[in-house]
Order: sequence, then structure tokens, then C-alpha cells
Amino acid sequence: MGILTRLKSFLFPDSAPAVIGLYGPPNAGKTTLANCIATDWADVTVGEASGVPHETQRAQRAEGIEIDHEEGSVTVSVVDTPGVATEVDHAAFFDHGLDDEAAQARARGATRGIGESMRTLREEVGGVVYVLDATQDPRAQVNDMLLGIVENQGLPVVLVANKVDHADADAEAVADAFPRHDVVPVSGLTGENTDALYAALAKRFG
Ligand SMILES: Nc1nc2c(ncn2[C@@H]2O[C@H](COP(=O)(O)OP(=O)(O)OP(=O)(O)O)[C@@H](O)[C@H]2O)c(=O)[nH]1
Ligand SMILES: [Mg+2]
Repeated sequence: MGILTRLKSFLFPDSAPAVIGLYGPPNAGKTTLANCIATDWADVTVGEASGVPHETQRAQRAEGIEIDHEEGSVTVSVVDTPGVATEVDHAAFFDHGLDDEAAQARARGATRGIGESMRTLREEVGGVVYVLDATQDPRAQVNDMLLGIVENQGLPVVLVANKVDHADADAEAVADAFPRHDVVPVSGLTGENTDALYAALAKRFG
């Protein structure tokens, strides 16, 4: 346990660890990044990643993640949430090889999952890691909607431009789209630049 975390639990013995939610569009790499964080600091995993969007259909948690960085220390519970979209079209899953029945079921699960993401945002989390796939256009409607809700709730945010290992990634486009936020470019898949992410998490949520 880091010295600051120890000091905090000594001074505030009843204080619960912060609950930090990973939010963002489907396929942004939230589960991969949650697994990266949880593996690095607690040697556990959170859930299954997949190239098929709307893989995560329930919020999944890793408790007691102690991030101990020279910029600061913080103990958090990480909640990996279902991807949020402004619409779910079952036909989009045909391109991923799903038949009609499987596509309909996945679309229903995805819609329930979006509801669960919004519930955790409203009721559970004290801070947000907003994850964007830096290979995609950051100005998608869902990002303005979801970040707007997060900001209205006054929650602290770390904005992540994920997948920077990918040749098509453009972290600057993400930074340009959200000038109000400091953007941390990372790859949850390869671990590239996660040191800067841990510094940001410790500073923002510590
Ligand atoms: N190149 C690259 N691919 C990544 C990275 N992170 C995730 N991926 C890939 O992107 C796809 C989606 O990853 P997930 O972690 O399942 O994404 P998610 O945001 O949890 O998706 P939903 O649960 O559907 O909302 C998978 O094929 C991952 O392997 C990354 O940092 N770099
Ligand atoms: Mg997921």
C-alpha cells in the first residue's frame, strides 16, 4: 500500500475507495483497458473483450485497485460498463457473422446494457474514465451526449484516446474535439503510455 493511501486510510478510516467507471462507445476498448489496469495493479481481470460491438452487456467490477504512482496514490474500484450508443441496429451484427436470432438477442442485450451504463453513471460512480477509440471520428453524437451528462453531474473525468498502437489512431483529433479536457493517449492492448494514464488517474481521483 502506498504511503498516501496508508495516510488516507489512517486519517479517514471509514472512507470507501472511489468508484471509477469506464464509459464510452461500443468497441472503444473499455474492457481491454479495464483488464490492463486491473492486471497491472491487482493481478485480476475484469471481463472479456471482443471485436464484435456490445460485448459487455452488464457492468463488471474490480475492487480495491491500488494505483501507486510517483504523482500520487489512489485506491479505486473500477467499473467496466457496456458501450453506450444512440441507436442499436441488429442488422449491424450481420457483418460480424451473427445470424438473425443471435443478432436480435445481442441487440436486446446491448439496449439493456446501455440502460445499465446510465444507471451506474447516475447512482454508483464518483469519477469517469471516458474511453475513445482514436481510430474513429471523435465527434460522434454519443460522445457529446454522454460527456455532457458526465459534466452536468460534476464528475471528474480522465479522457483517454485509446488504441494509439494502431496506425490509423489520431490522438490529436481527439484532443481537438474536446479542448476542455486533458487527453491521455494510450493503448490498453499493448500497455503503451499507461504510465501517463496512471499519473492522470492518481492526480484526478487521488
Ligand atoms: N489496436 C488496438 N486494439 C484494441 C485496443 N483496445 C482494444 N482493442 C480491440 O478493440 C476491440 C474492442 O475491445 P473491447 O475491450 O471489447 O472494447 P469495449 O469498449 O469494452 O467494447 P464493448 O464492451 O462492446 O462496449 C477488440 O477487438 C480489442 O482487441 C488497443 O489499445 N489497440
Ligand atoms: Mg466491453
